[in-house]
Amino acid sequence: MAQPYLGLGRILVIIPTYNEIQNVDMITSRVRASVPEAHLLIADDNSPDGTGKRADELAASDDHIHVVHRQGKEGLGKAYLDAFRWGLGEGYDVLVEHDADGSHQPEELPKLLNALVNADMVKGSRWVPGGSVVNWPKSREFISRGGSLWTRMWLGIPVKDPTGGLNLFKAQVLRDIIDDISTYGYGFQVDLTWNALQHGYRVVEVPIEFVEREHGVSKMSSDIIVEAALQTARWGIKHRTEQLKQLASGFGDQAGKAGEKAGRFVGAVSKAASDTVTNRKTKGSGH
Ligand SMILES: Nc1nc2c(ncn2[C@@H]2O[C@H](COP(=O)(O)OP(=O)(O)O)[C@@H](O)[C@H]2O)c(=O)[nH]1
Ligand SMILES: [Mg+2]
Repeated sequence: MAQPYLGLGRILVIIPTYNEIQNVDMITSRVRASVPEAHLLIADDNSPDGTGKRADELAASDDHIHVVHRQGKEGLGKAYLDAFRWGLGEGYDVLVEHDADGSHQPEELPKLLNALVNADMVKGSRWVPGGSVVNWPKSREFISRGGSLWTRMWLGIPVKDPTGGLNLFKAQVLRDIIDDISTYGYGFQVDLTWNALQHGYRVVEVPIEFVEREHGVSKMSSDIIVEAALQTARWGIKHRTEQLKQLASGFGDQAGKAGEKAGRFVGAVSKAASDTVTNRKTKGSGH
């Protein structure tokens, strides 16, 4: 049976890389096998280990593989933004964020793409029922769960895994939000999710199994965590202040409406009373 996602149009799976020479062949072949219709864009930050050169070789032998070479390491957010702009410029209908190291499993892409048929953005989620992490150090799980809690507390969004990096977008969502994205480390994922929700788009979480990388090293750093935490708190303060303002003006409106109602009631009572009085008077005067 044909997969429902085939109706979504042209798909681009974006893979940011920095020193992923041990993973680049593995990830490209798995994506190609699992979603053969999709194109792949490797966004490499001039990796010293030669990942970009290897990506060029892969692209030379497969017309579904493309490469964007960036000047140097600027964080995955900037690499993704360049890749999104490239993909939108080339007219892709669906753009997918996907890590290179095997933590995101390409075999889960058909399920996620099918969920996008009835959504605007789909997030692969570790923290919804059915989602899981494999071989992740407890410290990383603590940071991820803590980050989710922090984000939900500030922004009040119903998303369980806002920092998750396996995200799928209909092109229109990115066209609308791309100029508002201002975070480039891991807060980038929250930034995208928050902006999509703020624009009224339907964001759906789908459970995934997240597997810790076997080769190469993580580029996660304490700077990245701090940037994400502070930026989320800044959005949160703005958001909560606006909520308070609305609440206050709501109270004002409610009070105004209550006052109006009370005024109408008092008016009606006094009219009824004066009618009664008038009637009485009339009646009285009749006697
Ligand atoms: N182009 C580019 N890719 C990056 C950068 N930082 C991380 N990545 C890629 O983003 C993905 C996730 O990064 P990773 O280090 O595995 O983060 P972790 O899974 O949170 O430990 C991998 O494919 C990395 O190669 C960067 O500065 N530039
Ligand atoms: Mg990783």
